[in-house]
Amino acid sequence: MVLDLDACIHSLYQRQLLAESVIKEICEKTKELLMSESNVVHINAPVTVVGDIHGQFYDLLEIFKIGGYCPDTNYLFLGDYVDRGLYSVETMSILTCLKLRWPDRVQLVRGNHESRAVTQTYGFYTECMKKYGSAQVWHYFTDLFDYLTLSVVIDNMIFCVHGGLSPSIHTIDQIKVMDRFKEIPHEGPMADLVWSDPDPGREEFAVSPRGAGYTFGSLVVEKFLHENRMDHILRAHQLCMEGFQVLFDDQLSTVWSAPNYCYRCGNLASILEVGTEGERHFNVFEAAPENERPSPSEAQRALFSNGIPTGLFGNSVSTTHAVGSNGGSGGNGGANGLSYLTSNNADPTQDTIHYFL
Ligand SMILES: [Mn+2]
Repeated sequence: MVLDLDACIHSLYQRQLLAESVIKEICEKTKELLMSESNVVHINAPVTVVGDIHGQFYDLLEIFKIGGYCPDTNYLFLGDYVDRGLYSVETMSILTCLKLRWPDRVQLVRGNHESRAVTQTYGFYTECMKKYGSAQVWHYFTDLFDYLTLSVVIDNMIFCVHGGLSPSIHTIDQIKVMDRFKEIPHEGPMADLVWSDPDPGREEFAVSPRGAGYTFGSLVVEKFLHENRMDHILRAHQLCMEGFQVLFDDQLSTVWSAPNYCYRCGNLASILEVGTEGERHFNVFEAAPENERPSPSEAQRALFSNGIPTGLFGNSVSTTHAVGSNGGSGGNGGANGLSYLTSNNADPTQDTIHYFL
């Protein structure tokens, strides 16, 4: 069988799932491609930078509508493609196909959710089981995650990463020599790049409330930029109610691309357009229009086609109050493996790693 990538991409735009055998082949080919990429991929503007998507497939389609389709627009995705939302499989499938089809126009950076451990708690594993009836597709994608690059530099000026900086990384050259082809460790430089957050109230590194990575302050950012002759750090990883946040005297930006996160946070989202002169423009958008995203009952059917009890999800999708009245505060959302859809096991605005440390 010859792989017809254009046909795959076309089906995925219609939200049609690919066959398991096709996903296997696409993941194998993409691994080969990613194997030759550096831990620090150098690209040129213009490029449109996308932050966390978290399985919100209809909002990803909205991003292409707003930002342009591949390959007319160059894209840099900053990770956290899966978990939390209802369509992690579709999201990961289309991004993988786009990368394979236009490797130089699509860059995929690894986020902290591109991990076997995290996806078993926050939804991707469960979704693969429901949609394919086995864990095979989850294995194909999580094996692929080990090959994703850790960072991108735009025009030798903008350092891009999912989370942030690490106390054990002073230079970008140090990132280049790391062994990234593995599950994200619990600690160390690789964990820090995907887990860390800026803290505008500090100057140095501090322990992170997430239980992984660090928080880093203004002096850390200044030193890193100076030492590496960069102008700006661009990252994702944190929910921004306005869709983006610029910190440290315009030296660092957060871009967040999941509007109305978890279908209930009420936040805006953005994509960041970087121009050829290094100019940065945040294109802010709302959740996909009502008629172009699933109703709660459709979403329910998508995920629970095997007749699994749906009461918890049916309530939690619309209001946070329903979670409390249905599940109480004790966190019984985990009983049917669907705790990632509720607020029971963690604050959706800040994922933590405590549960497996
Ligand atoms: Mn993240």
